[in-house]
Amino acid sequence: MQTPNFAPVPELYVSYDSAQKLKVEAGELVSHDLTPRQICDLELLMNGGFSPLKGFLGQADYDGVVENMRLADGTLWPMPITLDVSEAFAEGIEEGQDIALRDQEGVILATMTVTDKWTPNKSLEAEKVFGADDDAHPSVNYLHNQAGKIYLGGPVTGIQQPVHYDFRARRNTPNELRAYFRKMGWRRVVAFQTRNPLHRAHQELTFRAAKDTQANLLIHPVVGMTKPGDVDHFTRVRCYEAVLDKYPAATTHMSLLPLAMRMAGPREAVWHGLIRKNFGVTHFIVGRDHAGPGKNSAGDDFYGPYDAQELFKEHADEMGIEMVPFKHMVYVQERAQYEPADEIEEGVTVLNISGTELRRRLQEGLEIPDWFSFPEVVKELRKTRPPRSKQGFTVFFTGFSGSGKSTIANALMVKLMEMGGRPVTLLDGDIVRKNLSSELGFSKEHRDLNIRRIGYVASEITKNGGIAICAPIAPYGTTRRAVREEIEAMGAFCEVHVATPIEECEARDRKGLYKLAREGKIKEFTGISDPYDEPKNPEVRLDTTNTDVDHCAHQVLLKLESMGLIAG
Ligand code: PPS
Repeated sequence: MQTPNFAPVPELYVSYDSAQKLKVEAGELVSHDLTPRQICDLELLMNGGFSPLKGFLGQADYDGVVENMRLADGTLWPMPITLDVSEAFAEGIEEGQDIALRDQEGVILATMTVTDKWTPNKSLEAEKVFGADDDAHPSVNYLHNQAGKIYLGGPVTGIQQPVHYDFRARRNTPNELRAYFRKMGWRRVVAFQTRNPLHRAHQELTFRAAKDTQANLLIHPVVGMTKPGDVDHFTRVRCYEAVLDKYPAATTHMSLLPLAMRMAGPREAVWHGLIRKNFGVTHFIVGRDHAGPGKNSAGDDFYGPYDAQELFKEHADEMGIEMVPFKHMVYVQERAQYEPADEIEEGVTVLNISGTELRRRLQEGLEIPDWFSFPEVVKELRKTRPPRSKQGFTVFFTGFSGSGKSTIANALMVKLMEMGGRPVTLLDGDIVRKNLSSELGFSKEHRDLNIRRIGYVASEITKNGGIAICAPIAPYGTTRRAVREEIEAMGAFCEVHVATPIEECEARDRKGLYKLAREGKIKEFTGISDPYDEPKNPEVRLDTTNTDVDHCAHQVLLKLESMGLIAG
């Protein structure tokens, strides 16, 4: 049986006075601007959450962790905590050099003495740590497409914690939580890790886990970085606060963990256990498919459903934390209660709502029954995820100059304004170039920048529940795809290809530009002397050659209706 360890874990911070001095000295050092993920890692390095690590991994430790989950001295540690930087930055860094680590506003959080600099074998890291070199895994995708090419390692000296303005009272360092447990006399504490809102099934299983282990319960949700597409942590914390009232008073505590998850399944479960041990916890709940990344590019699961439980069990003694396996809980209608799915006899009515089904019901504003969740939780989720007909969206027109984009976009705007309900903004190519992009020309680089700006503004409008109608040429497929991804994170995206042929556009030549382009007086003119990538799968394709504007705008409206974005 695990016994609580109330002794403090070592932190990497220097004293307040030394920190003030170091901060001034560090101002002279070469500095690295930390990425959001690195800030999460640094916070847990500095406050002892990643103890026994003393800094970002050096090469020998990294090799050991990747190969067999152990640091060079044999200590169990399953996750490479690395400081990735660009080749350009690494070029100027010598081994033995001190560097300053700054947050995204430029505040110096720590210094690091660089002991190691190397080019990692990322494919090997992907295979060993995440189980496959497959970009469908969010952390493999991050490794290959976002992380810098070079790793720097070395001990960290902590100056100050990253600043958080949200839910301050709910954030605790490992030593603060240990002190809290001691003060409360909690000798056995079972922790529940989560990145999702809690519904009745979770409340039931955590309550049972605490009862069965005769322990107090720590709800320990991740608020650093979770899986792309998850419910944002602001909403989740409001949901957790509502659920806290459902536990017997003074048995349960909630604290927020600024961890950047890697979705590494089995290895992640062991990592989570080691972190919780540092936070003074004695028992840890591991469920089916713990920290699962979803499907791989062949459509299969990356890990088996119980791989995480098995790996955890294998190492539990060495970790000094006991695993509490939890079962898949379902609602038995006849008995009006949750029960483990594998303990239910045949013939009873079992009810369950999957995550996908829940999202669908939220999206379409459908009922979410009381047996599934708490009304307070559903209310919070509905606030964040209103039905599609109340969410923001973007209609993105693309096509040649003179194809009819602006005319249809204007007609669409008026029709949407006539319907009312949401603010509508038109970001027409010409208007944007007069305001937002007045200094830009028509080189590939400038066009990309122009479309990125339009995409950014449209994503903000979409996020805030408005309708953005964009009508630039947007000739490059990759840029359009990037804009789509940015906007789809906030709401719906409807691409409209105005496919009027170039001959027709040139024949119309409404602005006289085609003539000038043919004469070589305008360079890099789309369709004449510059490329246009045809959209492969636009939501709508229109040709204005023999069709009037009103009909074209109506086609778009019908599409928006079928996407559930406007009421029929
Ligand atoms: S882009 O490629 O999306 O950034 O272009 P956009 O911002 O939509 O601007 C297109 C309008 O600028 C005029 N114009 C040109 N178009 C294409 N190529 C060149 N070289 C060029 N020079 C000026 C043209 O009138 C476009 O207006 P629209 O509304 O498309 O007719």
